[in-house]
Amino acid sequence: EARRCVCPGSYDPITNGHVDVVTRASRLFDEVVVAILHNPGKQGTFTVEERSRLIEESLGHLPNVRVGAWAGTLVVDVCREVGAASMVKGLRGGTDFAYELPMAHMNHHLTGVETLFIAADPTLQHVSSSLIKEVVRYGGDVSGMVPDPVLAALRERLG
Ligand code: COD
Repeated sequence: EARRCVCPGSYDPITNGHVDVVTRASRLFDEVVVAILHNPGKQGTFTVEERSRLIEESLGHLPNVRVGAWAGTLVVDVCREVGAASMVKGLRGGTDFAYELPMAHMNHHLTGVETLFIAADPTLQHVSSSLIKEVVRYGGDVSGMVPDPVLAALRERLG
């Protein structure tokens, strides 16, 4: 049976930090499911369809990566639905760790799913979707921090 993992996130939008984590996960698993989890009550910068298209354009060269979207769902239920025993997340530093550790424990308690952490590329440690959007909104240059299709989409939406 195929070994599968889930890379959950908001991906509003995908950044090169996400691309790095998913790429590294794709070398460890037969299949990676990039799961867009969105809050149906919260309007993002990009629609789920736009986020999904940007992920496909950024990761389409990896044959064992696919994208899906879920609304109002626990990440453990996504893992169960797709048949993944683990999820993979990126750790940028202590703040991520403090946020992620109780979620990892809770998720393990709920269904036994494991959370695996990949140490973020140090050159991308400061990259987050929210900071990227703020920089673009005020006219800053984020090339090299997001995939090219995302750069174009950000400039059109916020720039
Ligand atoms: N380098 C490496 N990793 C990075 C980088 C970077 N530069 N930037 C982001 N990441 C990692 C993050 O650490 C995270 O692991 C992942 O990429 C996704 O990041 P975001 O910002 O797109 O997504 P978040 O943090 O908003 O996503 C949160 C979840 C969707 C995972 C979370 O809210 C969730 O699980 N929601 C569903 C409800 C649920 O199950 N809650 C948990 C109950 S315990």
